[in-house]
Amino acid sequence: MKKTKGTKATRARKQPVPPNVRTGLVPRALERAIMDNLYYVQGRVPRTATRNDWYMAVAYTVRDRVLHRWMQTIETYMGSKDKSVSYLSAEFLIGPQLGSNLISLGIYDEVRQAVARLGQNLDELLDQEEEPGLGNGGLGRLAACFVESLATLEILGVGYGIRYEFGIFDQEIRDGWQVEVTDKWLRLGNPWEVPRPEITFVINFGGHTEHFVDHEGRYRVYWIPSRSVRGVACDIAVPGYRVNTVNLLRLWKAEATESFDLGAFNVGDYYGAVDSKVSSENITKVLYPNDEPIQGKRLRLEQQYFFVSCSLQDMIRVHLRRGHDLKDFHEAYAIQLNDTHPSIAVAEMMRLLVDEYSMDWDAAWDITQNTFAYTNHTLLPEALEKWPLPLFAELLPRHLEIILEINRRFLDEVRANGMADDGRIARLSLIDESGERFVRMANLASVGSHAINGVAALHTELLKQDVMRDFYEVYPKKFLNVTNGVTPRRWLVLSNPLLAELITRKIGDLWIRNMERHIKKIERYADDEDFQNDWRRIKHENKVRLASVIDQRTGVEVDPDSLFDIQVKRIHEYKRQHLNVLHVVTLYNRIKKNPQSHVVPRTVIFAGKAAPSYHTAKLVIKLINSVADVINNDADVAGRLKVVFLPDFNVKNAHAIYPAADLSEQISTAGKEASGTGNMKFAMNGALTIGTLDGANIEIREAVGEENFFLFGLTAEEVKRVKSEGYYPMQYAESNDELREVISLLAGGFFSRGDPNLFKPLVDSLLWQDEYLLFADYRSYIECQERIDKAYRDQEKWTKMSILNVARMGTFSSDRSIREYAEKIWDVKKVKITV
Ligand code: F58
Repeated sequence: MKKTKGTKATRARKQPVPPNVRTGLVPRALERAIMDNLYYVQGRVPRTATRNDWYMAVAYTVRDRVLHRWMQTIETYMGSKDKSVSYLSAEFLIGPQLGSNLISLGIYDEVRQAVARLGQNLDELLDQEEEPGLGNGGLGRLAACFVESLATLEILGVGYGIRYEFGIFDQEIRDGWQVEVTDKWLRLGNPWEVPRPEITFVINFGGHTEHFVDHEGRYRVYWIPSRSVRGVACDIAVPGYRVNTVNLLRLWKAEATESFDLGAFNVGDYYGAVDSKVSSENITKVLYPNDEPIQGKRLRLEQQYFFVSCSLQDMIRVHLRRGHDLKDFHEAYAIQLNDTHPSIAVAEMMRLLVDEYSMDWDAAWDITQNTFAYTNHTLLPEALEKWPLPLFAELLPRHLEIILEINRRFLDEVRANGMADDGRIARLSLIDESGERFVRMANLASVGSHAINGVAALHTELLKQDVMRDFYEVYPKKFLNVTNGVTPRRWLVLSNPLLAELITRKIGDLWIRNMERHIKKIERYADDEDFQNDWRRIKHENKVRLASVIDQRTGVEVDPDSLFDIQVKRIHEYKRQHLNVLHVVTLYNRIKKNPQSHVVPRTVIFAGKAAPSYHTAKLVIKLINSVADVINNDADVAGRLKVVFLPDFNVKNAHAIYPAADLSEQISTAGKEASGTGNMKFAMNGALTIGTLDGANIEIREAVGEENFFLFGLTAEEVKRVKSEGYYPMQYAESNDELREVISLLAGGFFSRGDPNLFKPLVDSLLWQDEYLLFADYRSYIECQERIDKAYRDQEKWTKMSILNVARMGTFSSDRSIREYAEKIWDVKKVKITV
């Protein structure tokens, strides 16, 4: 017999090891994996593959690598006693996933190479991704930054939310007006979600309760619901930056329960069964596109209870599976309530512990209070969520009983502590009885939590002084501040790669994982000529990139050499986009009157969605577009002033916007914006801010230095005083020639083809009420814009200010926010995951 060379083992060793198709990170392995997924998942060969097929193949390839780490995270967690965080939020505005996952895994260049070898372009594939618009604005985006930061800090956590089939509407602009188009983000499939049909809970609604004494003599309550739906988990993995921790976004989808379907089917009511299936699924059909709560919408309350109950049942399931006792629940979980939308969780936790697991009320209440913490995001009293009592009673009869019991005990305690006067009791009560009766969700969240936080220093102070004063007096120790932050991975590394590379070239890349500590090192290059030149060149390139987006989307050509003055956020009167418009028209008038005057050429850019039923906000969009129409077509101001409304502001578009800004408009009426987070994204990308002393602007200004920030306007205190002394906006218009002129153009139909009626509601409301004090701040705003005009002429100085802004923004990384939550509220530590 012929002798074979070597043993089987040595032969295997000598052969090149095939790259692991599921986990390999080198370009060759990635290339093979992409081909594999194209063939076996998409069912395509390169000849027939569409761009979406290639995108999906790449996305699945990346997902495999994330899942590998995820499994290890779950392994470690299940075998440990570590406490984890559950972040409950009705919104997670996560944005496109491919780019951020590539950055977290550290395989951006490798995938680009692999894709190129397959004849594809990574940028085009990134562009192909439809973003999950599962949020309205700042609150939803904050939740997304937080889940990413949790993973990066290696803190175990789950973001619990709702898998809306239709996210925030797409905005189109027709004839200057906003038109809402349904967002069909799931049309081409979502490669990032892992459906978990086996993780499912039944959620009940309606019916009545029965009270009885059980065989052990205990007082018990049965809830006999009239309707139930099933919640099914859909998971999205969220990897931390260059760590093995992968956290989870668990979004719940509503389905009909089998028994319910069959019940109707058995009695021969086929269509009835189908109807009820459809109505069950409606619960997670659509995100409410309002940026203020809409009162009395039954479906919204159903959504809230649905996702909260699924999430709590899931936590209890995992807790028991880990072999823990329910009485230790608060040692295993810290639950953060992102605003009041999930605050029904307080009552649901009590119901689960007391009714389902037969725990004593007092023990259950202890666990509940020790587990929950509540973040408030608003200072507008009208935005505090409340539900009509009859609706509550009908939909959640048992929860209403529990809330009334919590309230009775709470108010007794307040009285016992001698803190009761009748006014205060009425204000503290979980039930608003001043007219039609309502359940006050902020009061429920506050009583049921051990910590209540605002999202910027001023906001927390105003909560204590005004909005939640009575609660502060009863529970001073519960209140604390955690200023918001944003993730530098998405908002700098992914969206501004040129600037990120320049910074890394100078100071290394540690700033990406620890911005607080390291980004300040670029301060020493603030005066360096070469560095300044690079800095300016990059800003210019980013402006060229945005100019091309603007051209594609609006057909307006803008000059990248002009000052890019940008305001992007939801359209709201308190955010004062129309104050910006007053400045634009003032500039226009000045140029028209004095054609020789030297002004720095400006491009004023707006973007943002208005709530579909918020007529004034929609009129502001029309105003911006109408003013843009006149100005952009007037040869007298050509080359000096342009105005753009960029439609459909979302996470993806934002990537191109923040890096291109010279000037960031943060001009809300002082005392109205809880924090703002766009202000942070702009400053992190080297824009200088024009802003009021509102929300986190105050802390940004302190951090970057007052000489590097353009401040204007009344303070929150002055706003209060002006209002209390009697505010007459008309007087301001009468005593300021330029303001008067601007208003008369608007009122006279100059921007509405001679129609004086179009903007009349806006003009009248400014002249007669001006609730947000645009006129009171007008002069100061215009003068501040003049200072900006001057400052921009000195490009060295401007560049230095820009560098210093970025260098000093480290504290506004969401990693810092999460560290504070972890230490001050959650008492959680990092857990190393090894793969
Ligand atoms: C925002 N709120 C605040 N609410 O306005 C902003 O100042 C803050 O920076 C941000 O939260 C994060 O803390 C906000 O975005 C909503 O969109 C809610 C959506 C659901 C209905 C109620 C408002």
